Amino acid sequence: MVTAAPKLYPHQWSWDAALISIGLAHMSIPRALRELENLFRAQWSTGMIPHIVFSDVPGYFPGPDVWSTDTVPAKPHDVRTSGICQPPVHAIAVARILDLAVAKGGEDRRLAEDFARTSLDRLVAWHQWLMTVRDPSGLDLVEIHHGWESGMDNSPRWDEAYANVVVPEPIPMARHDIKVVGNIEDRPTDREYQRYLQLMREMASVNFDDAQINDVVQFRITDVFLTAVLALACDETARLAELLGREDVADGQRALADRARRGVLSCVSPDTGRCRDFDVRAGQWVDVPTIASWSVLVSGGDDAVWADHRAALVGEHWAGHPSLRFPLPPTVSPDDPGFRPRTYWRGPTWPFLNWLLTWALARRGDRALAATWRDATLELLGDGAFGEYYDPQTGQPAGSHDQSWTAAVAIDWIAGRAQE
Ligand code: 2M8
Repeated sequence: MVTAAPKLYPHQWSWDAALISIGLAHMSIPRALRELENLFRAQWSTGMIPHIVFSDVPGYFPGPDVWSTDTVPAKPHDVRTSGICQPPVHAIAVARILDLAVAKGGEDRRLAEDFARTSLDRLVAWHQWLMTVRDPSGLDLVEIHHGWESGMDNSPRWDEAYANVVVPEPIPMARHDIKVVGNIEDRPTDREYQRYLQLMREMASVNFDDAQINDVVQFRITDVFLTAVLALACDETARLAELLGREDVADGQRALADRARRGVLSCVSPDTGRCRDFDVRAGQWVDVPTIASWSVLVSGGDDAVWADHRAALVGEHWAGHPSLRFPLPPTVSPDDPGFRPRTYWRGPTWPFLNWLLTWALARRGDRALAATWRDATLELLGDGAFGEYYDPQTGQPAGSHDQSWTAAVAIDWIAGRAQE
């Protein structure tokens, strides 16, 4: 596997791996497929693709022993994984790799088509799990049980829900991240980690059994951005299925995509126009302005709302904010009192996320904005540090360096630009 980052994250992360495989595909289609295969073979029998597939390398906390998933019946017995998921970008990767392989032709094309064929059922099971097991209230929205499932770990979106998580007794911690990342401000606090660990304990207390988790976990909130990504992933799976002559699968995925899109649109606040998340335990909407507020830019589904979200994200409070070094979307607006330019999901701009946004824009035909954000991110990456994220005001890298998905999206963008 390509680890998410050599020092900070010495394992395979689910959504990182998908983007990494796209970068690898430009050098070797078989290598790209092997990367995805390593993740897919860790898929649980429920359909869930776990958020981490562990290597044998020590030096990450919480590692596999802390996760305590070894006896979970749904997990393949020969791999060690975490017990939660991450946003479903995988179909996007399979489709992108297939497109690249078709252009290359020959053996690459044959291998990628075989892989896509065998991946279809996996992707269907994964998307189905998200839209059934993870939508117990029938809201057409995917519910998450841990901020890590969103991939936007300590985003202010989750502050309120985390504030309600009670940690009855201090949980022992041996954090490595703050030793690896020089600047402690870049990472979540110990208090946040205590809650992260508490939720893991709660899920482990029922051996990660989906039927019981809803009753024991203190964090249940729908994730509008993840649902928006799911809409695109279902679209791409439908496209793959058509290419491979599986109309039955294509119809089902189109229907799921429509549901996810409806769900995303139902989150748009009539007052603020922003997408909200719904805190299932508290029974209330959470409308905190973050990059996820503009999720219709990703999902589509309503042209007027899409145009509003696009305008907001390029506007003066976001990517067009005068204090920014480059016109790129920050994760929290610099005008927000909680904006922290170096702190993880509370302000920095993330290259891989910009890739995802440009991919969604290009797919919709908005090539001009896609090219602007691509070129600006590539300029940001010109320092060669391949930062995990960047201070959007100074352009300085923060968090980990040599972050694999940052490098992968740079490769994909450079290759794409060369073909223009
Ligand atoms: C970050 O998350 C991990 C936990 O999953 C961590 O902080 O230890 C997030 O940015 C997540 O989105 C990302 O997939 C992961 C690896 O890059 O790091």
